[in-house]
Amino acid sequence: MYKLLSHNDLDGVSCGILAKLALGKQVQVRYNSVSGLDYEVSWFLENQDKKTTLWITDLSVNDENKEKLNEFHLAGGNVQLIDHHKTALHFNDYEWGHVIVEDEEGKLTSATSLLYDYLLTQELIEPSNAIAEFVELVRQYDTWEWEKNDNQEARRLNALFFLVSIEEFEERMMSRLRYHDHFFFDELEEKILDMEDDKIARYIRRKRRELVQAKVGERLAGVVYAESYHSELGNELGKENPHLDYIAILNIGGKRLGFRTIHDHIDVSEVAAYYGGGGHAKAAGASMTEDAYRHFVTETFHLMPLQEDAKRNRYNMKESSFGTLYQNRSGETFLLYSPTEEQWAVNRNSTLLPETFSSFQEGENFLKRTFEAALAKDDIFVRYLQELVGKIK
Ligand SMILES: [Mn+2]
Repeated sequence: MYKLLSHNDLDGVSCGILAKLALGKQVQVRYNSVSGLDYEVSWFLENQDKKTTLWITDLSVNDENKEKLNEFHLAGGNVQLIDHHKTALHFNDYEWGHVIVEDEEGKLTSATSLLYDYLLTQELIEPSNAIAEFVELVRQYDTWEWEKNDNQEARRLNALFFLVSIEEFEERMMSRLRYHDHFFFDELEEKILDMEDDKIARYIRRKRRELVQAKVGERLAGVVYAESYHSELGNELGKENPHLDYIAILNIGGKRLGFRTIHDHIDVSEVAAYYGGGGHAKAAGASMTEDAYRHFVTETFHLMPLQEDAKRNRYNMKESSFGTLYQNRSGETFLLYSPTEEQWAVNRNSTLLPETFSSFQEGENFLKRTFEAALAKDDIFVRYLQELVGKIK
């Protein structure tokens, strides 16, 4: 018999799917949160059974269980830990540890891709195109490579994982992988995934109108309240507002906040660490501490949402040689134009500002960061030009 303890996310559950494909009724699978694993491992060790092989995937155990597992191994027990997290590399000191973050070709791994390789080497599973394709989608999702490759199928696989129960996901994927030559979504899945995408798009449109900008410490944050779709929201709002250093997403009910950035020069894990949290350079999170509450809630609650750029302009266009007109809530106008090649300047209410910029984007960032100005509508632009012509006459 085998027992698999795995993570309860897409990568972890996909390990369960592969194990069940390989071993059928010979394996018992349990999915755990990061904090739940050690209870399961302790329970297994207390009820020691040398005939059961223990596999742990996509998670690692605490030091106490590490020692106990090693004793179990030395006493003839069968245990194998397979993981791809950098923080688990020390398990490679043990015979039963198998942790690889990057393969020989420099490709980032996932627990599912490592387990698939392991099952193949052990000749416990038949290789198949469908499984290899599925494993690659999971790997790309888990390592965020899907974003760079714009791999929508990987993104939708994870969305499907959250739309149905774990049991239903397992069942659907197992029959897909068992009976087909290639991986695909069936008609029903395509339909609910399309509906979900529409729902997310509407949610983001609504949230876009609630975004405020605020200086927090040294950085300029976009602050928004949201309970769902943090990745999608952080990504969209970040791309639409490149002048912001990062997006802070506040979940008041959950007493948490998430940080997302699209910029390579910003590391939001540093921002999260300031509030006692952590994460990655592009996505991180923290608990809503008193400091965090003051900085992101109390001090921003009175702010007006950011004005959106005019959408359907035909004349007032960005990077136009005429110049592009911006306006803020106080009615100030800003003309961003290029007097000489590779130089951009700003007329604020018709007075030239001392700052110059080496690109249009740099100039726009300045206007949005300093004055909260947004692209003015065509009629305001036309009036602006008429007044300008009037003055020249
Ligand atoms: Mn993983």
